[in-house]
Amino acid sequence: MKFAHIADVHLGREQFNQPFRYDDYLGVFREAIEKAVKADVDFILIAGDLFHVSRPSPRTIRDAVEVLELPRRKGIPVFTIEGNHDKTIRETSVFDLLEHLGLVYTIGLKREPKKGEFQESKKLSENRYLVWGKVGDLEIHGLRHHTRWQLIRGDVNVLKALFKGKRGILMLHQAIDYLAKDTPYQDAFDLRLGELPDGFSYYALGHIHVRRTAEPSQTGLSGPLVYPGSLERTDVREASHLIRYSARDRKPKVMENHEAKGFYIVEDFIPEFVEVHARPFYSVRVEGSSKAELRRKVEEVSSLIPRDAIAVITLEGVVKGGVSLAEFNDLLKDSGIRYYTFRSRVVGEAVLSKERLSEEELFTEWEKELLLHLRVDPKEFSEGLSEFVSWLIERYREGIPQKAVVPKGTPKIPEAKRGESAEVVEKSPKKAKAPEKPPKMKPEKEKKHEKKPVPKPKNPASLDAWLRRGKP
Ligand SMILES: [Mn+2]
Repeated sequence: MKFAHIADVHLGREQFNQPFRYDDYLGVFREAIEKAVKADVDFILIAGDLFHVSRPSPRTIRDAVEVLELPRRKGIPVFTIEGNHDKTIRETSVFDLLEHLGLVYTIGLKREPKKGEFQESKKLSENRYLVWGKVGDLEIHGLRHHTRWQLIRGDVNVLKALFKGKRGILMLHQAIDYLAKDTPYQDAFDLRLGELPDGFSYYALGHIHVRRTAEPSQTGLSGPLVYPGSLERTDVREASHLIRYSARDRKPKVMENHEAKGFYIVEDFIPEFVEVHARPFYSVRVEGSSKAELRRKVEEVSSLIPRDAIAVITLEGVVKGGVSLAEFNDLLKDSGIRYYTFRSRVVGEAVLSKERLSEEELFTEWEKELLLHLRVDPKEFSEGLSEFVSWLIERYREGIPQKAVVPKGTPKIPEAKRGESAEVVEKSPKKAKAPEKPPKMKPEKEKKHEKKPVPKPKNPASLDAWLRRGKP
């Protein structure tokens, strides 16, 4: 039995608002699928975030259909789950469309039973079925992305309850603490290692964008935990190369970051990494104590960056009077570098950026996780409010990530003191604001209960209760 395990494709993403990045993300997806088909796999897993958004454009859907037709023509089934980026609270999603076209099989909780050559299901409650994939005797279980407070509800571990006694493969799109170290999810993990259901021969994971694996001998689980990482370089932290000035000879050095991008081909549950050709991505850091020094060094490093690369150049240092990023754009204008952008951590006075920051750059992982929790169906949110509040309180008791608060980008408005030291980080208004949220919400809930003559049970502490409410 041989299969391919792909995750975090983010099809449709135009990173840095650059149309050529759309083609890059599509190109590595096509490459991965072609390589899987060529390796004659029995099936393909896509462990969440096939799409960058839950409502992809017609063009993105067309391109996905075109690529997914390659395995279908060979009779190779593709099993998917929805990730945090492409899940939807709507009745019908793009995955229903792909499934209808016979291009993918989505697994997890469904409103309707499924039965076919590659699918099986079991009724759990009224209008709720657990659907899994099957290839020969092998079962492929999984669940779309859920937030931690949806999965771990008081004494109920929804995953352990749903998949009790199941065998085969488990596909999830969640950050597991054990493998989240030194990733953006270190402090924003969804599950602890011990919260995973045991008994599976392979844990096909998605969500963490860097490649990570753990053997059963390390985890005590019955099979390996595997994150293939994203197919493209989605963040400067996934850079292929670093350019840094060495302290010794004050010359810039190019270092390979050894962060290959790709996916796994798994035979007898032993994963073998297969690389895809993601675009070179350079993370450059230039320090200086004057604008002239920074400009000289930018010119110096530009000759080390290949023309087809993306470069994120971070300016650092203390410069009297500050610098404006616009003052650097003329330097690389004729360099031919495919795309470059400057970021500033220069301390002085006003630092202006022409860049429009995306949500991804503006918020820390912890803040994004919080937003994700708030972005559910209002009905589901209000019903799960007490769990949400206890989750939040638990998170604050554990201590909110310190590191994640360091601002990455440059704000649009001038801000003199940013990035000076850890003290500034401590004072970050974003961090200070968050704890106010639960108290603000609580009164709303109490009001609601006053109006209702028969309040619902506060903590539905059973799997049945969990299945009856909200959407799968
Ligand atoms: Mn992702």
